[in-house]
Amino acid sequence: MISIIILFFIYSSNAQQCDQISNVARFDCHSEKDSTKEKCLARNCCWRLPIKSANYTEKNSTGFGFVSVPFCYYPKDFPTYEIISTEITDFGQRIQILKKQTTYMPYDILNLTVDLIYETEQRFRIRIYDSVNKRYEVPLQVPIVEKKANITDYEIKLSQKPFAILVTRKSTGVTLFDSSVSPLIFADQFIKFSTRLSSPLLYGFGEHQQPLLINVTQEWKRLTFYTRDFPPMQHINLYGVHPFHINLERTSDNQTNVHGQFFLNSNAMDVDLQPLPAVTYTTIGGIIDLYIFTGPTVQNVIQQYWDIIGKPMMPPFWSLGFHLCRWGYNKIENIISSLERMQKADFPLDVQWTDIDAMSSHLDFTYDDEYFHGLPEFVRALQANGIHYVNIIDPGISSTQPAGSYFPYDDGIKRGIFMKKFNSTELITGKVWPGTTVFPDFTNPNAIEWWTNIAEAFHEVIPFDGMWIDMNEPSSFIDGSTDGCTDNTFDNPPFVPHVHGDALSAKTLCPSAQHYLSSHYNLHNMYGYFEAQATNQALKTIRKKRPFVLSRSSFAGSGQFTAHWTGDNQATFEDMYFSIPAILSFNMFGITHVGADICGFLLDTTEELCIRWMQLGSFYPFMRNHNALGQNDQDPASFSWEAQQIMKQALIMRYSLIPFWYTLHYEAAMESKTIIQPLFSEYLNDANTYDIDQQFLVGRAILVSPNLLPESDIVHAYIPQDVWYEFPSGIKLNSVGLFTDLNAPISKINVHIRGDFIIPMQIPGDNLVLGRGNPFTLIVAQSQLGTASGNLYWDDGDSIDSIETKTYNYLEFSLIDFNKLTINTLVSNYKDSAMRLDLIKILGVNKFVSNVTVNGENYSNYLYNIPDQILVIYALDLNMLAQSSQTIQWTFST
Ligand code: MIG
Repeated sequence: MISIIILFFIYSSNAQQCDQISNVARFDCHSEKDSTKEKCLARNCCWRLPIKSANYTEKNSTGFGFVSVPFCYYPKDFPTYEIISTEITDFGQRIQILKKQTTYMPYDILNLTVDLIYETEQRFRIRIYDSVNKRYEVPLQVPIVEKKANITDYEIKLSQKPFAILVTRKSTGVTLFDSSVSPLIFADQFIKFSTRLSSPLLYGFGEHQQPLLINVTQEWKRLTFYTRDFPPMQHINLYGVHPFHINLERTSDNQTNVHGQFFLNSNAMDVDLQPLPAVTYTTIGGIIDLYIFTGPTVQNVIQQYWDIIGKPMMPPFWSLGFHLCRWGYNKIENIISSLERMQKADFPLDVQWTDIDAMSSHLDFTYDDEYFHGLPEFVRALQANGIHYVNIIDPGISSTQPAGSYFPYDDGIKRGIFMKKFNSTELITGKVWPGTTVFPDFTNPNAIEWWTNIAEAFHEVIPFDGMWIDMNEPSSFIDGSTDGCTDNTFDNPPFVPHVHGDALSAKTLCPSAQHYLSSHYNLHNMYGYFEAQATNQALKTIRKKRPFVLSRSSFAGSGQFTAHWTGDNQATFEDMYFSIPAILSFNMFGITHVGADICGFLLDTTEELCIRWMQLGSFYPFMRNHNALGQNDQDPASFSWEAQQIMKQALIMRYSLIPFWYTLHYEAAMESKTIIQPLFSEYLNDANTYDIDQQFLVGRAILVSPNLLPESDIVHAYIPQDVWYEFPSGIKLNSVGLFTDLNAPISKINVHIRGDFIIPMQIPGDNLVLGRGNPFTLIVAQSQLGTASGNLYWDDGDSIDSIETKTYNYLEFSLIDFNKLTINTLVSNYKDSAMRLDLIKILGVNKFVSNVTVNGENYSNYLYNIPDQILVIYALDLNMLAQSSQTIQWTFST
């Protein structure tokens, strides 16, 4: 009775504070699934049905990920912090804030320190942390800035009571950050803050299955971040965690800028988006550590982001080729017959993989000597033909083998590198493929040597070239552990973000498990990050060559160590589409060497789907055809003769463009450029591009418009306002700046080259190793002004430190004045006698060519194709490194 009266009292006294708040300005005060009026009012929040209005349509607000206007929201005067002191420091400002009363979550922290760090002209960092007690912070090596940047693109203002931060872009006055929209809450296991967005158009926030553009103009959205082994589905937290986004800022004069935001936090979290527009972060640990990157272009934002998390690794050359894998070869004969038919049909192949079925009893670092008898010899034979071999390793190490019989376990025990139960010396055990397993703690410095040693011992048996690290969310077939979990506050936090399975221990380890660095509660999202780092390190030590790692789980910065694939997709046209936004997003996250299982992993593929997917996959940075246990074969040679010819065509396109791809990887590693990118990144002022995610650009120069629909022979595509030439024909496209239907029969993938670019190419070999010395060719795609440029990076493809020691060649190509092409050698420390240029194709030559000279000498091997306006200079046999500058020129007949 008494409690009812109190509730009523609070409710009515708040009425005014509640009523003035519009639907879109409501910030959820009870986002737990079991929200009720009573629970809401007990938090001193407002409970109201949404205000009926034209753009409010009622939706089920309890369904997974389908969120809507909250019924329970903060009143305007909800208790929060106020500033009690500010101090100018070398890095910017240090502010003390205080909350005078606790609110609804246990262990509210009332005294907080706020650091405003003016890191660079375009980068700004906000840190909010407990003034008294040290809390867990993400163990990433981010730059420490002690001196404030003098000139900045942003301006920061503070509100004293209630405490809030407002950041604007100086040049336009656009709001980049505004935390005044909702109360800051900072309790031990519940940290929540919101900021206004510049527009409802966002990109990033992975890993989720979603379209590229996250549009909250009308909708409310919730994205949960907690690494999880689950076949990609919309609204579910997936394998990786990347709390980074890009936000468009449109100004009235139709100029668009972008800025980025990175929430450096590794705890389980929810991100709520609403049409105000605003974003709310709800995390259950760590501190608030937030970066704002002011861009103003997409590439600028990405460069500024990668300065924090690290740039992508330079992959080995061979890893750019075609990879073939499946789960369920089941016996070596099946790999052999797949390889034989591939060879017979003349398909290029660079990497052969095996999955867990090649292990003995699913034990890491073993092979099945019965069904895969002769695997070591088989691998060596592959390698003798220039084919590389990658095998799978799961983190779970079997703990039930007879003592002394399984070195990875025995040695790990000796070194004490397995994860432990809470407050105990006992190991935590889960269940994975080999049965009961323990889990290596890759945050323990001793784990690196252990991992290296056991991998090295196996490498002596089978000399693998790369390591595929799967199941590292980490995944377990049971919840928590074989002994359950504790009931402490790690395993039972007061708030659980909306993770799939409803519990933090769902199909993984107990959050209370202990790592060397901290609790699993804090480090769960980084398990794959640390494993990838250790694996990259181990491979360097063992092979003394550039490492190739493929990791399923990832965290911000994983791209320094590993490639990534998008996990267990299905053989459907829909999943083929979703692979595009996924690889585009991962490029933004700094994991540039990325692809999806081509032809689909789960379900049986069809010939049509597999053809379309091979065509699209030829333009994935990482190209692997992979298939699940029990599905029909889907290697390209297993299809009809017609299908094979089409797939081969796609593969030849890929292989001929490898010098261009390799150069892009160099530019990613050195200059922080994405390998593939969305159209809006290059055409930022063109609003038509904002939601395009069925097409993409390779580098800045190649537009790929795959056909993603069944039984269709046209593709509805957008051709940005620019000069475009069809690839490979070289014919100029007439209609640009519009949506158009391109002819796309099953035999064709639409690819266009952008004017003003020069693409280095190479005649393909049977694989990248065997094709190394083949001649190069150039495609010169002229702009309207008769210009074009491009680069070529070339090294031995395999050395660890080619870039650091400058043991490479770097060439620059440029066309000016419609008729003068120069090849400049900027770096030529890698002496490969075989860098010969054979053919140059100049596109968009609209006058008759009467004479060609090469380095001043008349050259007669050329053809001018009048209808197609293409000049082909052939049989050049030009040593590209012969002189620091070479010139090819032509004259037009008058
Ligand atoms: O529980 O190793 O995503 O690519 O083929 C499944 C078997 C474990 C999941 C990976 C998939 C791989 C499969 N693995």
